Amino acid sequence: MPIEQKQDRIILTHPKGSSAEILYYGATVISWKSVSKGSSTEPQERLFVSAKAALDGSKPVRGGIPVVFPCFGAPSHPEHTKLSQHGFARNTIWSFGGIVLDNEAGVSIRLTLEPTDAIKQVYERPFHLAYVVTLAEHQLVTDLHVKNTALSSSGPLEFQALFHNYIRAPSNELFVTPLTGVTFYDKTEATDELKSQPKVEKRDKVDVKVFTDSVYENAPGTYEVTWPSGKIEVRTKNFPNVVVWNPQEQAGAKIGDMEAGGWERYVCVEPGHVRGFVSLATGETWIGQQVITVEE
Ligand code: TA6
Repeated sequence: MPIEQKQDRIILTHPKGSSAEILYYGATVISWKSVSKGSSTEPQERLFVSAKAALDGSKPVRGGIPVVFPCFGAPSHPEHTKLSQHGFARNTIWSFGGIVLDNEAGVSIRLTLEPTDAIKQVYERPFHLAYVVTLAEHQLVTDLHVKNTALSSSGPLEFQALFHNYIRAPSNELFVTPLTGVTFYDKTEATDELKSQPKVEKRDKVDVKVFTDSVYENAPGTYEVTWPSGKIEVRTKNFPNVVVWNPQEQAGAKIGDMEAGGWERYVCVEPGHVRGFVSLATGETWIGQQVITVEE
């Protein structure tokens, strides 16, 4: 199964027509094309990337699947004070770490990241990240492996991690389920969700017809995004939270690299560990995974 390495990206293709493109910059999946199950249509693009997104490494990609590590949102950990929003993983060039799998079922590659000189200027902890992207006929799987490589007992590595999925879908016609009864923090009311009061989701189906920026706690782990002509499932492991975000025009029009009306064409459903921190002992490895399936 072809794996094409270009100067700035890797392109994976599947014999049944699906494909994925991953920039070394930020290990950002910037394209995932797949056919729906039971359909003979041409593969369709399943991710949203703004036409105004920078793909040259000058800034984090506005779309696709940015990898968020070691902090989500504005840094809140004492070791993260010099970090920018969403951390450094999404705006650092990763290395190709080899082919994990290549057979008729799918193709899987690994990207790796260790502290660069630029990272060391803002972050003191040793770590090793491996990001494995697997393309199958109707699925895209991403898993992040975080290893605490500190030699001495310098205390646990404390971090947050999230996959910032921009799922291509008509934002005014879609629903995200099942979130009924789940506690969430509304960032549209308080930029620092740590200070906002928790709410309980009362809706049977969550829409994003208005500016939405919700951080769900103790989330179920498997989510469906449905709209009249499509359905995507996101199944996760080791991510107790999920963020649902769409800025709509109210906030989207202020985002410099957001194409005009871009907010009408996606929803961000972002599995993560973002409330509190993962605490990883010396020598231990943490793995967070998502399996995204095109159901319809
Ligand atoms: O995941 C939702 C969120 O935290 C929103 O608050 C919004 O800031 C979004 O991420 C995009 O962040 P970015 O730094 O990529 O502009």
